Amino acid sequence: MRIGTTLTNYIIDNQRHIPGATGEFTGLLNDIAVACKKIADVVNKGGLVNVLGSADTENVQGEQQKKLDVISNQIVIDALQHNGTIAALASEEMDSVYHLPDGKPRGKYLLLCDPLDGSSNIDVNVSVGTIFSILKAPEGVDNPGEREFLKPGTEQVAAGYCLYGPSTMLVLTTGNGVTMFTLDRDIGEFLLTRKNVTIDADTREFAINVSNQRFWEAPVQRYIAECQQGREGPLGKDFNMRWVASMVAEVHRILTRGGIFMYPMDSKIQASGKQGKLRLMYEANPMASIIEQAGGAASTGRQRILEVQPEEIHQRVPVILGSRNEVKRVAAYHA
Ligand code: P6P
Repeated sequence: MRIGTTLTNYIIDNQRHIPGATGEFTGLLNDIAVACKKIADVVNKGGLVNVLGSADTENVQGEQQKKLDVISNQIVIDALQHNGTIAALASEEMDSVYHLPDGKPRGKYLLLCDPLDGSSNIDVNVSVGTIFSILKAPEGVDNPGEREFLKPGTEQVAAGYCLYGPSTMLVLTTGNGVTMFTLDRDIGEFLLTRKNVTIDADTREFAINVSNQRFWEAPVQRYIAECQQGREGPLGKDFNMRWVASMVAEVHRILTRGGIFMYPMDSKIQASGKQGKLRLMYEANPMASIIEQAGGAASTGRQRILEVQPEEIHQRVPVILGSRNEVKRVAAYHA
């Protein structure tokens, strides 16, 4: 019986079509997969190995770090800093860009990641995930700084996530569609389980944290009200609602059965001086890339997320993504 297509097979096969491919990109994706397998293992063990609860530290966002946030960040560093595939690393869990130790070989890529997104769900055993985004590193720069990372999402060469759910799934785009792999723990390999993933242009399912309703801007108030009016309202169909409070889980659901996910700008966020809740560089951009590669759309409400010109590595952005026609409608209401 054939074992199936491993992630490694898939990446190497892909590499054959890239002129001048040196195997470095393959090595990078492989290192990311190793980090995700290691994180999957420690997340899965949870309370058995005393990794739940808070780390008594704060990240640059001023948010309480969970032990697993810090552990996952270190796993990414350990998996990526030795093999000469990246030139530097940026992470939600680190204030500034991580420079490789002296003597470590530098590679052609920059990696941005949220090592463990949705960590507020860890202690209650709800799905969490790792999100990653890959940019080309500038030529001849030994220690790229923040400025070299500040590229719009359209410049990503790859993006993906690993969802630690009932099964552990790695979802990847390198610019030619979206491919899904499921971890076979018996052999420790990600095996290809879905390719050329596409999202329905329409949906009957929205995801938003309704407890923020009183803070929403008018276009969002209007759209959600119309969803709640169901078939009697202007949208002419009944909607369902989901809110997992874990972006990776929401995006995976949308890739699987359509939907619209919204974390829009609101007056509470504005009062805090931020530009949104979710981070542009290592949450919104990679997820927007995956959603667009699957035929969906991803907007701030006022522009395409992938075209936002970053000014700061940890900057935030409003996020409205998923089924193309729904996102277009919400963007039209903003206009
Ligand atoms: P709220 C998780 O902390 C996260 O960054 C996203 O994964 C998730 O969609 C959102 O925040 C949840 O936010 O305000 O509902 O807790």
